[in-house]
Amino acid sequence: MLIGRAADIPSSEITPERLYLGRRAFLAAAGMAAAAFALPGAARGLVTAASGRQASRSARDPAGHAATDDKLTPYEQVTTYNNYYEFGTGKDEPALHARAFRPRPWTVEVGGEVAHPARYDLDDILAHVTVQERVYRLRCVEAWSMVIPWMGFPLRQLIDRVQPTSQARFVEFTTLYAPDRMPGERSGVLAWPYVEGLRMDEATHPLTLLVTGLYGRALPNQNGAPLRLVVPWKYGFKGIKAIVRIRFVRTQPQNTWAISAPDEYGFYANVNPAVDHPRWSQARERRIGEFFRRPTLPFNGYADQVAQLYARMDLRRDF
Ligand SMILES: Nc1nc2c(c(=O)[nH]1)N[C@H]1C(S)=C(S)[C@@H](COP(=O)(O)O)O[C@H]1N2
Ligand SMILES: [Mo]
Repeated sequence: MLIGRAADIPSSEITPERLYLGRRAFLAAAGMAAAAFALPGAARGLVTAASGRQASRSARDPAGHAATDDKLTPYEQVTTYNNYYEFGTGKDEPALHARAFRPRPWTVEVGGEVAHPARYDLDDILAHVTVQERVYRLRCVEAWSMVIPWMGFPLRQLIDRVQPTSQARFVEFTTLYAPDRMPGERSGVLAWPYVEGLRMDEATHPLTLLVTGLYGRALPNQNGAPLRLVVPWKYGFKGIKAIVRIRFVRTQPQNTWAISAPDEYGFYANVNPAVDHPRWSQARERRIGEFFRRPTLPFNGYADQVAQLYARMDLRRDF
């Protein structure tokens, strides 16, 4: 791949982050407002590069959604500081224990209240959607955060294809259950498989992504390859990884963390600095790689785009 100025850097020193920023600088310098290029392998699909202003370390979302001027969290930290209990409870364990995981071939079962229930090969899904780049803040319930350039497509694109019936009010997502491939599933630390859910209006919101990559590359195993959810105004645990099943349902799904500790984790999980976790405050967060903590923003800074979804709800009760 053509990377501006990468030639003078010894390959041992090129981190994916520098490659990525270099590529963006190159595209910006070349004046490519909407350059399209193919991604290798797993992240296949067309990617629209962001326009202008990319040479700096800050990043804007190309679709104009949730633009952030925050500095990107380095690739190294995004891929070595993870929560993924299927591969261990330590932050460093997913990167170590998910190395041998093979995210292909991959089948996604789409069912429940839909006109066309079916089992899809992931590559067939990817052939029909537009993968794009979105820089989003990720705020974990444990009061740390990151800024990540995801590659993905709006969940809405898939929903439009499968045509939910009028009975569908929620979407339920399920992670792969394969204890032979996911060692954490041999422990009883959570009720497996991991399950998450969204209300239909949350699922069809333009900010909600199904993610297949980050930093312009295929999604690393520890970040949820080959397919995970990202809902930027919610706590990180809503971002279920290694999705094999998507079901449209009539009633609110039982999500894994709410089953495991109902006083600590709710179904909605909207980022809310005013509602503390029972064991710690949610008012501030530590951006990974930074020293000082910063205030947490309502809806993780995406209130302009999503607050109206909850206008008639008591967000202390429905946390
Ligand atoms: N299947 C599954 N998905 C999961 C988790 C998990 O343990 N298993 N952890 C969640 C939590 S708590 C967070 S904060 C994010 C972390 O995503 P990242 O490792 O890509 O930063 O993944 C979420 N998705
Ligand atoms: Mo989390």
